[in-house]
Amino acid sequence: MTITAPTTDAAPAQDDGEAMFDALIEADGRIEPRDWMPDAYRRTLIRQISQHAHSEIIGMQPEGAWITRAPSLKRKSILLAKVQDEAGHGLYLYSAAQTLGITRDEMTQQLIDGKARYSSIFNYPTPTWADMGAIGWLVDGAAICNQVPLCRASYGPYGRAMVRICKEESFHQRQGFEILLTLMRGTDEQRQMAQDAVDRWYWPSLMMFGPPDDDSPNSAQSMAWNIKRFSNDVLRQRFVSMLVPQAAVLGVTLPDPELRFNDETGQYDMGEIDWTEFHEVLAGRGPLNRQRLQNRRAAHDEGAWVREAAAVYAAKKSVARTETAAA
Ligand code: BYC
Repeated sequence: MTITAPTTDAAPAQDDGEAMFDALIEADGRIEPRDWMPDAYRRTLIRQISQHAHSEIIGMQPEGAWITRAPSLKRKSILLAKVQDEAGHGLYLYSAAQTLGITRDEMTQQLIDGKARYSSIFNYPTPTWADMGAIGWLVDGAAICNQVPLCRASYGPYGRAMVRICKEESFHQRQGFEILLTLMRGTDEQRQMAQDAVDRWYWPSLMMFGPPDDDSPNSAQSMAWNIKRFSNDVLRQRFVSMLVPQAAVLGVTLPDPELRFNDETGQYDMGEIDWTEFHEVLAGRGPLNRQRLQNRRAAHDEGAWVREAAAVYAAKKSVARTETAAA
C-alpha cells in the first residue's frame, strides 16, 4: 500500500502562507514555529526575545553580588531562589528564540562579543542591601508591567514562556517591596538607605520601557504584528500609576518633583527622563557595562569544561545507542 503525505503537511507556498499569516494576525491568533512567517517578523522576534534572554542572564549579576552578604539565612535563600529564577527565565527565552532558527551558541556569542543588547537597567551598581529591595520593587515591577501584555504576543512560544515568567516576576516584586517595607520600619539609617536606593533606581527603571513613542523605531510594526500590545509610553505611564500608591504605603518619596496627578488627563504628569543618560548606557558607557560583559565572558570561559564534558557524554551515549540498535 502506498501512503501519500496529506496535502496539509506540505509546506505552504509563500502566497498561501502569507495569506494565512495575515489572517491569523487579523484574528488575533497565534503563529507557531512551523507556520510561514515574514522574514522581518522572524528577525524582530529573534531581536526582542534574545535581548530579553540576555537581560535575564546579565540581570543575575547585580543581585548575585549580594547572595554572600544577605543579612540573614532567610534573606539569603530567598535571594538565591530569585537569582536562579532569572537564570530559568533566560533559558525559557533562549529556547523560544531557538524555535525561530537561531542557536543558543550564536546568541551567546553575540552577547559576549558585545554585539547584542540587554536591558540598560543592569548596568547600574548595587552598593547596599536596600538595592535588593529597590530592584525587586522597581525593576521587577517595571518588568511585570512590560511583560504581562507579552503573554498575549502573537508568537506562541514567546507568549507561553512569558506566562510562567510573569508568575515568578510577581513574587519577585513582592519580595522587593517587603525588603523595603522592613527597612522603612527600621532605624533612621535603614530608612535613609531604602530612600537612597529608590532615588537611584527610579529613573533607570522608567528607562526600561524604551525610548519615547515618537523615538521608538520598532514599536509601530511590533504592535501591528501583535508582538507588543502597548506602546513604550503607555506602559511607562501605567507603571508610574501603579507605583504612586505603593510608595505611599512604603513611606518613600519618588524622586520626581514634577510628579502629580492630572485631573484632566486622568494620568500622572512626570518630569523629563534624562534620555542622554539612556543613550549613553545603550552605547556601552553606563556605570558598569564593561564589568557586566567581562563577568559574563569569564563565566562563559570557566564553563567551557562543562560544555565539553556534556558534548563528550552525549556523543558516547549516541555511539552506545547505535551499537545496541545494530546488535
Ligand atoms: N535597554 O524601538 P524600540 C527582568 C533598544 S529582564 C536596552 O522602542 P522595541 C529582570 C531597543 O532594543 C527584563 N535597550 O524597541 C531580570 C531598540 O534597539 P534595536 C527585560 C533598549 O523592541 C533580572 C532601540 O532601543 N525585559 O525582568 O520596540 C532581575 C529602540 O527601541 C531599551 C525585556 O527585554 C532598554 N531599556 O521596545 C530582575 C522585555 N529600550 O534592537 C528583572 C522585552 C529600548 O533596534 N522587550 N532599547 O537595536 C521589550 O518589551 C522591548 O524590546 C522594549 C523595547 C520595550 C525593551
